[in-house]
Amino acid sequence: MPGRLHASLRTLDTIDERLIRCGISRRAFVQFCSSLMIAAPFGLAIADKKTPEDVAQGLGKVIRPPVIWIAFQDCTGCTETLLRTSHPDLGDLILHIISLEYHETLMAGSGAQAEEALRQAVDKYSGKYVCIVEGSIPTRDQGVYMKLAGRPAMEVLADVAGKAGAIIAIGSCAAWGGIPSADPDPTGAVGVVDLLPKKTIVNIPGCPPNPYTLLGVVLQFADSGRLPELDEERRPKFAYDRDIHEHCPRRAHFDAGHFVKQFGDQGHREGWCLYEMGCKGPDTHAGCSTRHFNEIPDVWPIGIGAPCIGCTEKSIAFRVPMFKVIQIHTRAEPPETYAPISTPQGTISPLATGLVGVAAGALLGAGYVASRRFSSAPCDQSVPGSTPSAGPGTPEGDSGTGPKEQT
Ligand code: FSX
Ligand code: SF4
Ligand code: F3S
Repeated sequence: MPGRLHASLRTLDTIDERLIRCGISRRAFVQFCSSLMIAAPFGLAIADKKTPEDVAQGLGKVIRPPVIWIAFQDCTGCTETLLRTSHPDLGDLILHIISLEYHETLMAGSGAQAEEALRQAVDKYSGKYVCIVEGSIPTRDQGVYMKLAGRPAMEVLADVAGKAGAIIAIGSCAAWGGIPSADPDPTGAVGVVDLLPKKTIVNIPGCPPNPYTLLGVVLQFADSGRLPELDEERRPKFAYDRDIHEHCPRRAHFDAGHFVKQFGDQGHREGWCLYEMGCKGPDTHAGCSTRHFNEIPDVWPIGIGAPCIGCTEKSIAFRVPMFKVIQIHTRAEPPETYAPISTPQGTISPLATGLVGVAAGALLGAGYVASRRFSSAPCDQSVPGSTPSAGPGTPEGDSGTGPKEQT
């Protein structure tokens, strides 16, 4: 952190010192930095460098941030997403980058020992630690539905988060109540911001969210003492600045009117758009379509053939039924950067094809082949949620013509 270092932080080593001392390879750290750059293409100062090596250079000098992680009504999925990476050494690396002072699921101690560890960490790093809250907080009947060491969750939150330097609500449960707050909401589950409205809180919703978003915020705070820019829902803009639909790999199928009608049908096997299966991608802000989970390509809901349930959106997740088809509110125009998946047949001018050369010819050929393949499968002519006289900004529902004029 900038300026004179607080006495409590002087006992902590820098990330570089820690990694060297523990024999963690530089390669693993640089790989982590490159994932951070992908997760935060802009808007996150620590990742705003030319190369992953540059990011590693800067981050290496940062004092490992003390983190106190408290958990309430949750499924621990948010912790799992942080540690269950496809490379075992990455989970390990993360625990070297931050100084995790308390986490009841991960720590060896329990009972009175764990309580003592929490008290010591809060006292030692008071005003300097990052408090990460996982899970919703029950408020009904004086919060009797969850107690930790005899104290209602509400009291633990006020105490531990109240003394933190920064508060991060990880997951949709901590951000606004999530699953426990779904109707009929027996415990009166709320998010951190509902109980600490005057505090600066970063919401990282998602069920679960992408771990790099969390690490980006924590490391940025450790580096500069500042938090990244937030949107009106207090979500970091660098991770929630776009909607799923905008960058979805199935988007070309949406534009062409190719919709899955039933799980397992031909369209589903071909990777068509899941809009009619209730996909909430058009109304959901998150980076899943470009920042997959577990470092494995295509590991995200739509990537494995399931519709997005809008898990990052307070007004959608656990409020709107999973398979309910939503109205399209946003103007949906085919992005110009997409190659057409169905070229209007019989309209390719030989002259034009010749002019754009061999490469473009190959592309059009691929589009033609694709269109032949799609045309052999049944396609629906209408899109629920759009009017029959769909104008610009709505999917045409016409599999034969594909996106509007692409010349
Ligand atoms: Fe909620 Fe997170 Fe969903 Fe689970 O902790 S955001 S239920 S993934 O684990 O709290
Ligand atoms: Fe992707 Fe869903 Fe949009 Fe279809 S509706 S393009 S599956 S985000
Ligand atoms: Fe959630 Fe939708 Fe991403 S369900 S994980 S926001 S694709």
